[in-house]
Amino acid sequence: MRIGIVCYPTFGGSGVVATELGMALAEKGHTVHFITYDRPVRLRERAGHVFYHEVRVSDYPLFDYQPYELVLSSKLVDVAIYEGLDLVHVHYAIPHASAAWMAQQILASKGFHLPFITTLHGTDITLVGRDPSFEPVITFSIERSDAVTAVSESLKRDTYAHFPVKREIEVIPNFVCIDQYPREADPELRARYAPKGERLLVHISNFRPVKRVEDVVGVFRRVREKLPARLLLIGDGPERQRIENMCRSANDCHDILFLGKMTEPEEVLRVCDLFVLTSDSESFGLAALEAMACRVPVVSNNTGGTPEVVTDGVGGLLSPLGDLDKMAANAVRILQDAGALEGFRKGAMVDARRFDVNAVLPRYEALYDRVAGKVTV
Ligand code: GMT
Repeated sequence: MRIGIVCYPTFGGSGVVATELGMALAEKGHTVHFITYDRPVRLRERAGHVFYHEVRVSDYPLFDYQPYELVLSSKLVDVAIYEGLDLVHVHYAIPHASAAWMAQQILASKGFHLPFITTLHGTDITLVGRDPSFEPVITFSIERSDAVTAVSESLKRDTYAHFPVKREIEVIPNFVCIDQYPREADPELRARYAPKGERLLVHISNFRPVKRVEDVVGVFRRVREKLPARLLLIGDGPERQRIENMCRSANDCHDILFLGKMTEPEEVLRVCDLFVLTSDSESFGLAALEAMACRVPVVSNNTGGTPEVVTDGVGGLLSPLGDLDKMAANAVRILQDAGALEGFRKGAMVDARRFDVNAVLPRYEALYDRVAGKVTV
C-alpha cells in the first residue's frame, strides 16, 4: 500500500510514534511518504520504501502568520496524485486533520479519492484542542475523517467528553519495537552517571508545565534522603531553565544531570533503575513505555492513560497526582534492594511486551485495508 503520513517532526511522542509507524510499515513492504515541515527526528534511511516531502511555507511579508495548513493541503494534493497514495494517516488533530479534509475535497474535484485517518494523541484533545478557538474545526475534522483512532481508552473518553462527536473512535495504542532496544546496559556509561554505584532515576519530557518536572525533582530529593541516588533529566522545553536554576540555587546540580534533547535515549535509559513521570495527565505516556522496554520500571500518577500502560504493581507503582511522599515511598520500595528491583524490571518487560510493534502494527494495517476499501466489514 502507498501511505502518506503527516506528523510533527519534533521530539514529541506523536511524531515519534508516527515516524516509527512509518518505518515499521516500510519494513513490511509498504511505501511510506512522510509529509511534514522538517525531517522527522527519528526517521532513519530506508531507501526505496520511505520518502520525505518537505512542506515549505514562503515568508511573504504580508503574512504575520504563515498559512502552513494551506501549504500542507496543497502538498498532500500533489503527493496523493503523483505518488498514487492509497490513503493518508495524520497524527495529532491540529492542524493536520482539517488540512487532510481540505486536500480530500480538492482531490475529489479532480476525480481522485483520498481517504484519511486521524490519530488523536492527547494534548490535541485534552489541552490545546479544548481551546474554544479550535473546537469547531476539531469537531468537524474528527467527524469527517474516514477513521479516527485514539492512543488510549482514556483519550477516547476525553474526546467524547469534550467534543460533541458521535462517530466511532477505535483505540489503537502506541507501540515500541522491543527488538531494536539494547539488550545489555553499557557498564561504562552507567559508571559515568553513577560513579559511586548510586541508583539512577530518569525522566524524559518536553519540559512543558503539564509534565510537572518540579515534582520529579521533589520525588528525587525525597528518595535521596533514603538511599544514594542521582537523577538524569532528558529533553528540553520552556520549564528547563527554571528547573535548572532551582537545582543550582539548592546546590543540587552534582546529583541532577540535565542531558538535553536526545534522538536515541535508549542507551541512557538502559543504564537507569527507575523512570519518574509526574504529569498532570498523559493520554498514554510513550516515554514510560520506552523506559519499560529498556527494563526500567516506572513510578507515576494514576491519571489519564498511564494505568493502561503501566500496570500498578507490575511495570511500576502508581499513586494519586501530586502526592510526592507516596511517589517517593513507591520509588524506594522498587529501589530498596536488588531483589525488588529485579522483580519490577521483569514486570516492566511484561508490560512493555503488550505494546510490541508486532502486536500493534497489524491493527493499523487492518484499519488501512478497511479505509482503503480493500476489506469490507
Ligand atoms: O506531551 C505533549 O504535549 C506532546 C504530545 C505529542 O504530540 O507528542 O504527547 C501526547 O502524545 C503522545 C504520543 O501518543 C503520548 O504518549 C503523550 O502521553 C501525549 N501527551 C499528553 O497527553 C500530555
